[in-house]
Amino acid sequence: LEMDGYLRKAIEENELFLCYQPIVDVHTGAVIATEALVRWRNPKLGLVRPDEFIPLAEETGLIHEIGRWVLQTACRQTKQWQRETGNDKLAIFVNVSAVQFQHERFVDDVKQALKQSNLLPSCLRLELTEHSMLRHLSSTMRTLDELKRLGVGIAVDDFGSGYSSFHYLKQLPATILKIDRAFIERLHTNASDAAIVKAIITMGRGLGLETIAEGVEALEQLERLRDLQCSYAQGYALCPPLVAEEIAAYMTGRQ
Ligand code: G
Ligand code: G
Ligand code: G
Ligand code: MN
Ligand code: NA
Repeated sequence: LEMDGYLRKAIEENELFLCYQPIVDVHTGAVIATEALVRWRNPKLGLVRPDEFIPLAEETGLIHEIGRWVLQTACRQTKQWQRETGNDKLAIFVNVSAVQFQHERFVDDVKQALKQSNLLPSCLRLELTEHSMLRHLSSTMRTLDELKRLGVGIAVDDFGSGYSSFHYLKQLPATILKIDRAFIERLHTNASDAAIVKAIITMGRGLGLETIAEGVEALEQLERLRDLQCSYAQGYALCPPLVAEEIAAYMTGRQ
């Protein structure tokens, strides 16, 4: 079989699983959310990275079924953590690809995942890159508006890495900016990167958007983010992506 043949069977064979990476309040250290990151382990192919199989899933149309599975699994898991920890505000960030987002059934898939899991819409945040939001702008805006009306959060993933102008940012019904890790990498050593991160945080506050720093690998970066009044951070310095059982232990360890 070719890789797409294996991918076709991945869901029914239970080969997909999710890792979750905590998103932490920079000031208190509390876990406010996790980001779901899909993984595929196949007996013949081994562990295949999403960078490899998501593009294939988009080409073959399998992304819709995979995306539906990710949404359902992530929402259900988050509801379970809410019950276990008593934190009913714990949120889940789910990555959505442009192809998946364009599908006419996408909003119904979101509604169904929320209904099945009994998770509040305000606890679900969908991540799209600037690039995927700006593709087919008018239909994207309609879908984003519909999701926003439902109460679902919209995060711009890898913010700062694309080509979108402030003109578009102003129009997008986004609620969260995730600052691309390229700017965080040298935040503590490079004055230009620090200035850009500071500007994004200030602009976010002015627009009423939450900001999350991605790819925080060093404690010095975390300290700079505190100085800059960034609210939330994510990265190896805090916690790597982990399987659900490990996340439960991480969260209880922090309470
Ligand atoms: O976690 P990792 O470095 O392996 O993720 C690699 C890329 O795959 C990232 O760009 C991430 O956004 C993407 N990705 C991870 N999980 C999902 C998912 O469930 N759906 C989509 N569309 N992309 C995902
Ligand atoms: O495109 P997106 O931002 O969704 O991708 C998230 C990717 O970043 C995942 O593959 C995740 O494993 C990875 N990641 C998470 N924390 C860090 C980090 O601190 N440093 C780096 N380099 N990658 C990270
Ligand atoms: O080394 P340190 O204690 O700062 O790392 C914090 C956590 O992040 C540890 O669990 C470590 O294993 C993890 N981590 C560090 N670098 C990486 C990496 O490149 N990939 C992943 N997945 N985890 C990492
Ligand atoms: Mn992401
Ligand atoms: Na990102």
